[in-house]
Amino acid sequence: MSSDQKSPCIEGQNEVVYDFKNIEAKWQKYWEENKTFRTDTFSSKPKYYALDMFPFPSGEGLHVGHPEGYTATDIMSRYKRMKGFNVLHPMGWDSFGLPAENYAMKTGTHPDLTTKKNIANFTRQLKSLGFSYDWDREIATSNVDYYKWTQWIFVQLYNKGLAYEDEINVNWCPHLKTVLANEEVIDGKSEVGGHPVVQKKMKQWMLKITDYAEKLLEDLDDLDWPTNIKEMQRNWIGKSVGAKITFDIAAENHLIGTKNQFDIFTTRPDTLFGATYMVLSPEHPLLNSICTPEQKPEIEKYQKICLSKNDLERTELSKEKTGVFTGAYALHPVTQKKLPIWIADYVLMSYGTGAIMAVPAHDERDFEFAQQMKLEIIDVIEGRTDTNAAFTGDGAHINSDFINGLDRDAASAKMIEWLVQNNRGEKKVNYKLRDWIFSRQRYWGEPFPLLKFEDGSVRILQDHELPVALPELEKFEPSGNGESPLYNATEWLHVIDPLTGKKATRETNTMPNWAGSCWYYLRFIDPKNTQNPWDKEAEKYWLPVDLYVGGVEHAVLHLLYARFWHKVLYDLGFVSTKEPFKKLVNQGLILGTDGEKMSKSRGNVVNPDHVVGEFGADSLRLYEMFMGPLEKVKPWKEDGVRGVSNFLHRSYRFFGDPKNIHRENESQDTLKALHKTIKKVTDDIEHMRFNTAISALMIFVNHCYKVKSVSVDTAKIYAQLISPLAPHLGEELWQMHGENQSLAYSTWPSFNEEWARDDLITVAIQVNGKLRGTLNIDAEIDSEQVIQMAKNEEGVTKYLQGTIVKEIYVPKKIVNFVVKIEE
Ligand code: ANZ
Repeated sequence: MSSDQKSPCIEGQNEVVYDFKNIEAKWQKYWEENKTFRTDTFSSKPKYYALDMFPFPSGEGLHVGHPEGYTATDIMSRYKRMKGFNVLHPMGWDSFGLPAENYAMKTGTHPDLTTKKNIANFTRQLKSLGFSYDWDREIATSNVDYYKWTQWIFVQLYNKGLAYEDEINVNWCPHLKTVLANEEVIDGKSEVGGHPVVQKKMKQWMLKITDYAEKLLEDLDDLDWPTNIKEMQRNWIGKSVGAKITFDIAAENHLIGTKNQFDIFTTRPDTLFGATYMVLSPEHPLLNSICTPEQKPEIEKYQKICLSKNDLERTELSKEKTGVFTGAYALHPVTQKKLPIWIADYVLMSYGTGAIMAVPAHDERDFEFAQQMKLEIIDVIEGRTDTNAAFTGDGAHINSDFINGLDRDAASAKMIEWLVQNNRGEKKVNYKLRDWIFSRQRYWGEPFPLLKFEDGSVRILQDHELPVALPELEKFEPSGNGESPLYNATEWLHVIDPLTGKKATRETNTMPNWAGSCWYYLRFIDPKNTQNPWDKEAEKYWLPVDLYVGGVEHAVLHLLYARFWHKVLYDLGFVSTKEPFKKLVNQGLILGTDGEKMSKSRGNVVNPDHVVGEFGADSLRLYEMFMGPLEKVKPWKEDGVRGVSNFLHRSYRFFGDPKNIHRENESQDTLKALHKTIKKVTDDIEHMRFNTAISALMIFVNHCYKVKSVSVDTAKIYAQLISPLAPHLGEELWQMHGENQSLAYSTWPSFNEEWARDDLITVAIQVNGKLRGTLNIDAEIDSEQVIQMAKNEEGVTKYLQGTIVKEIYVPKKIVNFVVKIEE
């Protein structure tokens, strides 16, 4: 492991120049040749698993947003190695799916070729940034050795009854020529590319994620994740507690041979006495039988219009309410009063039972509808003062027979009791989460591991029959009529089932790109295993992922899907933890210099290659961490890169110049500054506050210039402290001061609490010339903070009533306020 390469530091007469280009190339070569970051799958050391959301290898290459999160995990990985952890820090490619395929179509090249080319470019770029990945564990979801196991997991899902085919209304994107999952449709447009999405009935493979709704919700509580992401998942799962209530259809609308009743779902069973009409979704199966002949034409016309609208457009609160009367009536379960049955698009077939009881006095949408259609409004809760709006608050119930006087909770409980006793309904929990639409009419994805027979039956393949390799196709463009391109792979498509001898065809749809990313963190722990998707013992050691960093856009897509698969694997005994990702951090978006989101059309995209070329990888890394807190959105500033680059040059000029390094014991002054810095940097890295860790290092370098020389030990500790952030510089300084092995596994410096303690000073606080208090503070605190602390000081605040016309801090001595007292 020893390096005999000479340091490329250029020493002129008395000038030391930081030749970052050579230094960075030298260490990248060293790490690669020595496999410095190869991780042992098993170790007696404690483990730390730091994971990046792996990129899809686009044609554009990395943008500066990628290295932001990647630098953060790299800092943590490098730091944890030095703290004695066995660190797993892998990288791979999310290379199947729409983005890769769209790019291939745009360039007219086969996705297999473009994917390989793009991966090569991404690899070059990532390596140029000095990330400490174990490249021996690289994976790509479009490699057959990988997707064999994606197919294997599908087999497990199928055998557990969690995969089924269904003819349903799906989100069809005419532009992308494929079906999309609900999670992939944002405001009626495709998540990829923003193309319009329409509803279409198609036979699709579905995954029963709804079976896991409760577990997915419950286990969120224990995760160290940003609260907004947890909230987004909670809302997406959308648990509602209420009741199912059965309504009979009035005798005159009875049809022989049908069940003359229907169920509704409500979160407000307490308002049952306020129900004045019923609404069925326009797609409700009962409609055909109950709708009167006179109303039929109107109903059919309305149903057609609804088909063109998506759920979001239909349920928008502000939209004008529309609907049609069916001519039929239902009976109120308690009073037996006749309630007209309407259809309206604001009731969705996909939620609850596709039918509601309308309570216009206490529900906004019902209120608007009732006003529009001139339907009866009955108040059942005291408190509606505005006659032009629904009252949605709580209060004493009125006009409600046996629940009069009760509040919402008590009234609901009593009503549910009545419903159960009278066989009219029961308590019911509902989820907004829908099953996951899992087929895509596209070429570039995992084929399904199954055979379909002429009689419509399906045989899921056995382990030894995997993988089902994606056939090579010259023409891979989707047809646009809903048929997948694999339909053209005739030889591949038609087979004789070796097990039954029957004629069979393969499934022509492929899996969505989320399939591969659902479990890649598991493959990284054992990527070359040919017998199993991963080794069980290795899984026990490495899981869960300790730190996962990535973008917020995955909140209800990848992060929900991966949790779902993980939970299934847990229930089947294939993994040992209930959750895959213990801690999640979302890096904030990096905006262009104009403060806008970076985009090619705006021309404000910063290319990391250029930054590395001009300032070096360490400068790019350091700058991205210095821009502000990791989670915050922040604009790119050219000056900022120059600023941190100057700091690295300054560091090198000091610690790289033998004139500044002595061999004696370190001075008390420097020891104090050094230990304070170790303490601050350690604490900041532990809490991922990288920007303030960098500030602390800057302060320390200023100190060094002030005292003119430091000991070798101090220089080496500085090399270690900066190494997670600027690893090339760290290694270089470490080597210059006599070490012949990488510092990657050296012991992280510890600090002496006594020396690291802040020196406190006492500052006087005066208001209008009178002493009103004192502050005991750290001498280094900046003036703004001191003034704020002075303002908050007990005993001072009361003298500051009025307008503060002047506030001055004379450093380390006094804070002066001049206050104008108002008459
Ligand atoms: C009567 C009622 C009275 C309601 C009241 C609300 C307030 P969440 O919280 O979203 O679960 N609803 C039920 N099924 C529906 C469907 N398929 N399409 C559209 N709306 C539907 O909301 C549940 C409430 O949304 C239910 O409770 C029902 O209206 C409506 F003062 O029933 B409620």
